Amino acid sequence: MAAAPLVLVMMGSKSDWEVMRQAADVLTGFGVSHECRVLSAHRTPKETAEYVSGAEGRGAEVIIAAAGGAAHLAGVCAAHTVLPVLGVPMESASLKGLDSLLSTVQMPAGIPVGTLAIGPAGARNAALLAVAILAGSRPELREALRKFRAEQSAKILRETLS
Ligand code: RP5
Repeated sequence: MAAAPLVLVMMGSKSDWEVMRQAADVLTGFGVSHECRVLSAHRTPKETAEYVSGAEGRGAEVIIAAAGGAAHLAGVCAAHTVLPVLGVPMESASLKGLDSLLSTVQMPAGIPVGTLAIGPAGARNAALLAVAILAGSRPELREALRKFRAEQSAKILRETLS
């Protein structure tokens, strides 16, 4: 397989893409190379395991995994790699994502998943956290994160209420 981008953005279904494209947009904004793929822990188990097992060898450094319902994708990914795995619980129709949150966050000790918020906030924050992880050895990314925070603060402080 070809060399991988730094961040792999995985999701259990194409129906997750509307939310997860926000993670991709954040990574694009920081100039971080990434690859987005639909792979499911239960619908494509073999391909999921193969993709994640090969990620480190291809040069990837962080995996973001989003899923809804019985959302075991992030945990399954984490079982197949020592790369940091960030889990994003998708909002679900029946339980509003509480099922996804618990399925992603409640990992038994030994195989960690860094779990973010349900839905769009989680998608964006997963990307920001991935940038922060990469920034540990990339001063230019750390500087870009500082600039992002400063701009975010300035935008809030400019707001007026009418
Ligand atoms: C999960 O099931 C996916 O991550 C998605 O959030 C949820 C529903 O998938 P679809 O039935 O919309 O394909 O595997």
